[in-house]
Amino acid sequence: GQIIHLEDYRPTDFVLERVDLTFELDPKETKVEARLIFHRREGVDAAAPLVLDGDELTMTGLLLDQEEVPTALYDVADDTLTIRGLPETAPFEITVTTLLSPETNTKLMGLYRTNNVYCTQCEAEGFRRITYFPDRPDVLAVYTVNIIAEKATAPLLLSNGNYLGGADMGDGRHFAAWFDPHPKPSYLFALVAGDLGVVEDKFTTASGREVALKIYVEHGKEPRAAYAMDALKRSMKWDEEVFGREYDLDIFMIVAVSDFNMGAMENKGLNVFNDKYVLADPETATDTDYANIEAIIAHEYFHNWTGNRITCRDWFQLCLKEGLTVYRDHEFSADMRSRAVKRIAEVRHLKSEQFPEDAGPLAHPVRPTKYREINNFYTTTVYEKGSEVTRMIATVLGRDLFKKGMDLYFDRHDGQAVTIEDFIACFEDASGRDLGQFSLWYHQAGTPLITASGSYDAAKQSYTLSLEQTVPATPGQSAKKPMHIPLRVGLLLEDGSEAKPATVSGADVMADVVHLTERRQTVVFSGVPSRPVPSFNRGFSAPINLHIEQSAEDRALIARHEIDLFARWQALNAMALDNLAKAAVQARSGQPIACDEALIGGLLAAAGDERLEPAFRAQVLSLPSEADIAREIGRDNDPDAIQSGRQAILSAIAASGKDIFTRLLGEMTLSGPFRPDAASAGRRALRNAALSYLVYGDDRPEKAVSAFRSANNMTDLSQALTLLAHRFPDAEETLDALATFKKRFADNALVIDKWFAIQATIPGASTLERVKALMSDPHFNPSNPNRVRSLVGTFAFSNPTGFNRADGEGYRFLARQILEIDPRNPQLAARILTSMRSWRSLEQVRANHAQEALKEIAGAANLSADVSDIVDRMLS
Ligand code: DPP
Ligand code: ZN
Repeated sequence: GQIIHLEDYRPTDFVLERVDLTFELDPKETKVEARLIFHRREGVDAAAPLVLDGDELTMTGLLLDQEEVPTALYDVADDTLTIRGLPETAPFEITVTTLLSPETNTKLMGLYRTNNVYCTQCEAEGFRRITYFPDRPDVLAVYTVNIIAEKATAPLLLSNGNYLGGADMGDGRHFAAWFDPHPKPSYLFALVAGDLGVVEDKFTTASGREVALKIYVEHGKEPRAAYAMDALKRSMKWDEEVFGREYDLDIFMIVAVSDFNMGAMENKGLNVFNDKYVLADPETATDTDYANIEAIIAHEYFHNWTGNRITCRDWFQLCLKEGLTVYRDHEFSADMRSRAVKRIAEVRHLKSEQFPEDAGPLAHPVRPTKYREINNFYTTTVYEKGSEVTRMIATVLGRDLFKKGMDLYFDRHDGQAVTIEDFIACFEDASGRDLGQFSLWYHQAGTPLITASGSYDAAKQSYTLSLEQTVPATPGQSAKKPMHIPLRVGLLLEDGSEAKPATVSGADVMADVVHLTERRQTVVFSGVPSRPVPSFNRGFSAPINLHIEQSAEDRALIARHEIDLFARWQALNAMALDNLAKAAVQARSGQPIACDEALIGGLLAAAGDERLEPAFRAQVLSLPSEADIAREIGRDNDPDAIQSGRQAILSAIAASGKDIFTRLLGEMTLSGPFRPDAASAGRRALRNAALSYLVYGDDRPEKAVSAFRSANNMTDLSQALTLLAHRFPDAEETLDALATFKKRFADNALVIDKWFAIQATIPGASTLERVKALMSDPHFNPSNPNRVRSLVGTFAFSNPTGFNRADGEGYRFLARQILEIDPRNPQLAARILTSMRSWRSLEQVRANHAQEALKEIAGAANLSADVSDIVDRMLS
């Protein structure tokens, strides 16, 4: 594929006015007739041809105003249809007929079949696999869709917008017509046809519009959609209350399908979901599954305004809808659950997924300026860092001005396809502030590093902070400008109270937000009565790395007294990370591993502190992952040493905390029926964290076995199975539990995915053989993305010692998998390949093996644009 540049953007030559689509559905040969009304944009050359996008289409007819177009006036190439001789000013109608084979569409882009259901995925460029079309987000039109299908196998015919009507055709087929009054880009088109069960409800909007809510799932799975429906209604209400946004059609539908490349898709009025993010009941879903369902249902619903009503001018602006919508779903979950705990989970995710991306060969700005394959830009940088940048706008402007800016954005751009610059202008206009320097967050890749040091002058009662910011070089960006970093800082005094400085100089400071705008800044706080302990980046106000020399005692003070709970967790986490990084070095050189008493004390104090909510205490007890430690060390990583160092620390904590953990195991036990709410989930999380230490502190599997036997919900059951499998992989008890679990859930593919993932993450070199064996399990289906992600993806992304085997076999295995998946489903292959994005930070022997495996992929014939884009960037 060639490289597309932002600077080359220009509007289309022709304006699309209306779209009328007729589908005659058939698994092998679906006929699509597209009637498109265009007119030439003013000022465009009268000879300019109409160029439409296409991908793997067979065209069987082409009409201009119902007359056949002479072959001399059009060209069909691989990916375009070019039509010449079109009217100079008058509107005209192009009718294109194409044939497709949904059944053999394994890319899961365009129109395909999943479990006998027809379904579509058009974002980003899938609509061109349905018909020839100006397939870009700045082409907005009103769609009418007619669907014809066999009545017996497809009683349900759905598309975007409102239902117009339908009829029996008398020949075993029937049809339905849908009309979507809201102009939309083609990536929001959707069609679903098949035989599905439904859960129905309704919602009355603030202004009194009654909306029918329908969630379609496989027959028999209806009860498992109840939680999703509840989350949907809460999302609709929340968006009215918090962002003033109402729903705008008579019906809102969600369809759950089992073959899907992504999590879900926000098609107008007809969201299509990976069933993993719809289906839940206590027996089969974990608390994490419930939280994900709530968040993703909300996310896709919120897109109705941020994405659909106001969409992207071009794909470079993807963060315009994604970063903003992730921010909105984060805020929603924070309001539904515990704000502090939610924030901790978000930051853990950001650091474990986005920070490595930003620090490696795939780093790119939140708003990129070039791409080869847009599918590869649905990244944690665009989504999660994009959300953090939105959050910073709210921090910089304050709540009221942020809201004013959002309102202006909705007012000014409703119905338009816009850019990040348009978005920022709304906040500048609403606030009167200049966000020029702030905008660098969209344009400069790399995680800024702030190096801080403080000194206290007792005579002057002043505290001086010296701060330096550097933004590391990233691909294509060697020199960076200083950024505007809103850093929330608290100064804690010895007794844990917060200093209230009389004056602050050297930076703009509003409340506790220090606005850093220069490379080096010295901030002086006066009227500080004793040496304070600085607590940086409260609430993770900026997505940065921070270097500061801080003693364990100072961190412990923050952990005990900060009013910001996030900062308490952050202090303990930083303490743990220091210790774990040291432990890895000690393990590698064969030294004894030392566990810091202050760390143990801090963790156990928080774990046993009943004033703190259980979910928070569980977060504290969950040590940084092996990948977190590798990132902290940064280079020359030996995953085995990291793992054994971490195990030693874990055992030390387990030994010291035995009494507390035993007590928590009893105290946190819930009685009564399962409830998925945040408070109950928090108790389960704390109980399982305690159980985990108890199991790691014991050489026998009894505790895990008994937890497995007594579990009455999937959270506890899968946790117990994980403990057994990871701690005692070869024990008889583990083999029994794995077999029992598999047998019990044999007919539930989503639960079998957990069974795959638990085994794929068993630490150690021998797991590769296990993964290979599991690929021959009858439950494994290489064409289903969820199965492949659970087994192959989880192994590569989440098993540092297994995947990074010193002999390089893990990388060679992945290379073969990528080459096998790629011809079938390039998007899936490219995504799983990004698991190797940090290969350069491995020690030399592993790095060499990794590079060889990447070169093997790069050298293969017929690579997709998706995979070759990723592999080329990773090797360059
Ligand atoms: N636009 C989808 C989402 O993030 C992904 N394709 O919601
Ligand atoms: Zn989204």
